[in-house]
Amino acid sequence: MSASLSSGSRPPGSSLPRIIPLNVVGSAKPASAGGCATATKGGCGSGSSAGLPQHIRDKVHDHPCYSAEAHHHFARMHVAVAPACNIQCNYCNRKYDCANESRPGVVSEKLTPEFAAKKVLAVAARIPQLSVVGVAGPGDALANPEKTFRTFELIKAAAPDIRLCLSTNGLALPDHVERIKALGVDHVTITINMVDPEIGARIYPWIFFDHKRYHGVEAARLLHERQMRGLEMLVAEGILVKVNSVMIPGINDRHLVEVNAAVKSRGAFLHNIMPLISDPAHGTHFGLTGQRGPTPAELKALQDACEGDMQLMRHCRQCRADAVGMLGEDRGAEFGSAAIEAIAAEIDAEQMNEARAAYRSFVERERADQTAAADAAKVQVAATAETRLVAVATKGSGRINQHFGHAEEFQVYELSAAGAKFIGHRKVSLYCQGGFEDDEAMPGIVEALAGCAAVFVAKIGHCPRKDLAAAGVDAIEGYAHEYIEASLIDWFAKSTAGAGTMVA
Ligand code: CLF
Ligand code: SF4
Repeated sequence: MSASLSSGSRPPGSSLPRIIPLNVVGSAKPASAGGCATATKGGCGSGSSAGLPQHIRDKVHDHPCYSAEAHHHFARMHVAVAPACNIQCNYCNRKYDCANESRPGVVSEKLTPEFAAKKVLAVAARIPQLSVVGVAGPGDALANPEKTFRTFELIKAAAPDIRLCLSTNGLALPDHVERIKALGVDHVTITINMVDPEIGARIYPWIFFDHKRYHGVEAARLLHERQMRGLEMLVAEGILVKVNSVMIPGINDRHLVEVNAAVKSRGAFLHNIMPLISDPAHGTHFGLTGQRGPTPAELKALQDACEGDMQLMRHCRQCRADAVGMLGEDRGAEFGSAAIEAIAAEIDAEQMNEARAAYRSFVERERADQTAAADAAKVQVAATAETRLVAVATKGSGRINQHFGHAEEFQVYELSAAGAKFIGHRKVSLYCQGGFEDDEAMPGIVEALAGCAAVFVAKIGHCPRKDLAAAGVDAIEGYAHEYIEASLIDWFAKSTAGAGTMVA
C-alpha cells in the first residue's frame, strides 16, 4: 500500500466534509452522451494557477473551465435561454444546440430568464460545488441579448457569489461589451475558427448582420473583424477571454496555429481547441458531406504545437447548453421542471449559502494539501528522463475514488521529471452494468487506454484486471481514495527506480 498521500481533513472513505451529502461530489450518474488582460504563460488551462497575477488567480480559482485544477472541485451549469442564432456554421444543425460550446446533436429544453434563475437556485441548493452559471445557447447568447442579460441580472441578484459566464460566436459582441462589463460577467468565450476569411468561407456559409444576410468571403471577413474587435474590447475591460476553436482537418487544422498566435497577441487568456464531431445523423453540412473530425493524436499534436506560446485547455467535455454538474458528468436530468419547483418551495437561502461557503473553505484546505503533497512527491522523480502516460478513474475532488466498472471516462496524466500533468480524458462505455460485467465493453476500454502504462482505480475485479494486464496496462488500486497527483508521482518514482510496480 502507499504511504499516506492525503490529509486527514476528510472523514474515512469520503472525500467530503460532513456537511456535504455523499451523492454531491462525482455522483456516479451517467454523463450525458450528448452535450486577462495579460495572457500569462504558466496559467491555468491545464496546470495550476501559480505564477499568475493575484487578480487573475482570483478569477480562475473556482472556474472549472478556466482552471484544470478547479475542475476537480467545482461545478458549472448552463441555462438554455438563448434560442436564436445570427450565423450558420457548417458543423451545426440548428435543430440542435450550438455546437460551438456544446456537444453536437443534443437538444436542450429552452427556459425563460425567470425560470432559469429559479433553476440556478435549485441546483445551488443541491450542488454546493456550483461556482459558475453560463449561457451557451442553444443558439448564440448575444443573438438573444435581452434574454441573456435578464437571466444574468436575476442570477446576480439571487446568488451574487456565483460567477457569470457567456459564450458567443462573436458577431454581436462589440455591441454588448459595455453591458457585459456592467453586469460583472468576467468570463467570456468566443468561438474563433479562422483569421483568414478565405478559410472562414469554408466554415460559414452565411451570417446575418445589421438586417442583412452576407455570404462567402464577405461574411467571413465581417465575422472575423467583429470577433477581433470584440476580443480586444473585452481584454481592455479586464474580462478574461477564452477562445474556442473547432479543429476541422483539411480546412483549418494547420491554420489554427495562426489563430492561436492572433488571439494570444490580442490578450486572450486561454485557448480551447475542440475536435469537430461530425456525425451524418446530426444532419450538418460537414456530417452529410463526409468531413471527418481529427483523431485524438492529431488533436493532441495541434494542442502541443500551440501550447508553446499559450495555455491550452485540455479538459473541455463539450458539454450541453443545459449541462449541470461537474465537468464530465451531467446531472441535468435531476432538475426537470417539477423537481425545480419542488426544490424551490423548500429552499432555505441561509442554509444554502452556508453550505456553499463551507464547501469552499473545505476545498481551500484540500487544494493546499494536494499541492503540497504533489510538490513533495516531485522530488522523487526530478532526475528521471522517462515519460509515461497513466489513466485515473475519479469522481472528482482530485482523488482516485472511482471503481473501474463505474468509470465513463478516464483522466489521462503524463508523468515526467516535472511531475504529473493532466493532458486530457478518454471516454469509455460502462463496464459495470447494474451488477453485471459487460465484457463487450472491454475491447473499447482497452483501446481507450492505449499508450497508458497503468490505470489507477479505487477498486477493480479480477477479470478486467487480467484483460488489462494482457494489453500491457497495470491496474493499480493501492492508492484508492488518495490524492491523484501525489499518488501518480509516488508510483512513477517507485516503478522507474527499477523496483517494478510497487503498488498494485
Ligand atoms: Fe459554460 Fe463555457 Fe462558461 Fe465553461 S462550458 S460557458 S466556459 S461555464 Fe467548459 Fe463545457 Fe468545455 Fe465550455 S467544459 S464546453 S469550455
Ligand atoms: Fe450553430 Fe452555434 Fe454556429 Fe449558431 S454559432 S450556427 S448555434 S454552432
